[in-house]
Amino acid sequence: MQPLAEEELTSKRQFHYSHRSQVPPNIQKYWEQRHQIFSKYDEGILLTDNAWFGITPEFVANQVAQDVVSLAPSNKTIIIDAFAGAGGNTIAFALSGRWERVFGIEKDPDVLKCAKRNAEVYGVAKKIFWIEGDCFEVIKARFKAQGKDAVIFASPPWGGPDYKADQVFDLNSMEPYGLDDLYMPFSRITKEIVMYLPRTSNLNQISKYVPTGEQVHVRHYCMKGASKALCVFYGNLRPESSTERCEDGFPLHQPLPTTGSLT
Ligand code: MGP
Repeated sequence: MQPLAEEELTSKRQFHYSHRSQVPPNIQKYWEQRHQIFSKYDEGILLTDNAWFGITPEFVANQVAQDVVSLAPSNKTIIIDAFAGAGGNTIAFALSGRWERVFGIEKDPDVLKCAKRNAEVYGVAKKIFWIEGDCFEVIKARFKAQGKDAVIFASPPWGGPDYKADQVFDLNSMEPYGLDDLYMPFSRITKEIVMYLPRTSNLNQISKYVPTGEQVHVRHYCMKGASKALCVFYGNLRPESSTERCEDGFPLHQPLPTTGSLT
């Protein structure tokens, strides 16, 4: 891999901070966790300052990728990371080796440059098709015909770190895209959708898109004994044991049509 060009480090919005003194105060907390976020951080990982807030820590990204592998039906051969950001999840999907094609969509060209660079650091640059653009337009224009083969993964912006202010996070007020803005266009392409959402997300809002009598799998991802975030696995992305249906329209085992498990 080529060493980082000086110009790449100084004249653009992508940075590799190697000393705390270089790091803006509002991201110092995240920089302290840099090796949890990317274990290969020191090998030249690049991030924009805004990308630090939404990146999935590597351990979690790998666990999510493994879960998608184990839950996805075998006819699904494509995974589309709709909000690729600096590449954490896309890289984990590529590393899983399960997918014929891995797509990472990112609309910010500077962030996309980081993602490409970071994929190089992890040795999966050639396994990912990167697309610069708005994910809703890209998915509609390029993936309509391939929807039956695809799983869409979405780790959208949550409106910044303030999501923690609410005890139960209102997914309809998520900025800039509420749950409806995400689910509706994606579900026109495929029902197999995974969303990475705040750990306090309102489960009733999540279950709105679950057909009567069916269940949706919701999994929390924990580090050091605390949930970092949850994933919702829509469509036919369910563990074998939770595919039972009931006759009267209510789930068999739980008052809400959700299952939760702590990983
Ligand atoms: P956090 O809540 O900002 O940090 O992010 P922390 O240290 O876990 O919380 P604290 O309570 O200990 O202070 C937790 C995780 O949420 C991060 O690791 C990211 O994976 C994820 N995350 C946070 N934000 C603000 C976003 C976001 O906007 N979008 C997405 N997709 N993920 C986010």
